Amino acid sequence: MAKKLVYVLNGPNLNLLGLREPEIYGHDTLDDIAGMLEDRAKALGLTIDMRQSNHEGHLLDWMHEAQSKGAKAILLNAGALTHTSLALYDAIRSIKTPVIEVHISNPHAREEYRRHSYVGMAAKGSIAGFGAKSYLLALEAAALL
Ligand code: CA2
Repeated sequence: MAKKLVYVLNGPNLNLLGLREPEIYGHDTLDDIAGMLEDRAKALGLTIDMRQSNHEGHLLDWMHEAQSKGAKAILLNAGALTHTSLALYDAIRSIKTPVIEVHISNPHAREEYRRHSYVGMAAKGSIAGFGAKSYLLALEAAALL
């Protein structure tokens, strides 16, 4: 049976989307993005399971869970953990489920310290800089895997 489940995992502070710093992250909330993804997933014949946590360990557990559930892919916006977490790097490398790195902003066009990505070093690929639409583009990429 073809794999249909796509995990969408969001890290620290992304629960604040749409509420703070709209000039960088836009006006869409995480719930708005979940709604857009649900619609697109339906059209693509996929199911999404979207979650957010401010705790690194939850992201690690959910990545392992995605693999054990046989998920097709994981879309991962790890927030600032992107730039610091060797544990996320190890987790991505340790699972067979492809991980697509997602960012709302373009970290390469921002501060120097955002240019290094542990997630990007281990991910299948990265999509960044398209606002909330980065998630939709990542879902389209997942559908092609
Ligand atoms: O652009 C992205 O999606 C980021 O992953 C967002 C992270 C940032 O550390 C990365 O470099 C790029 C920050 C997430 C914090 O989310 C906020 C949302 C609203 C207001 C303030 C923070």
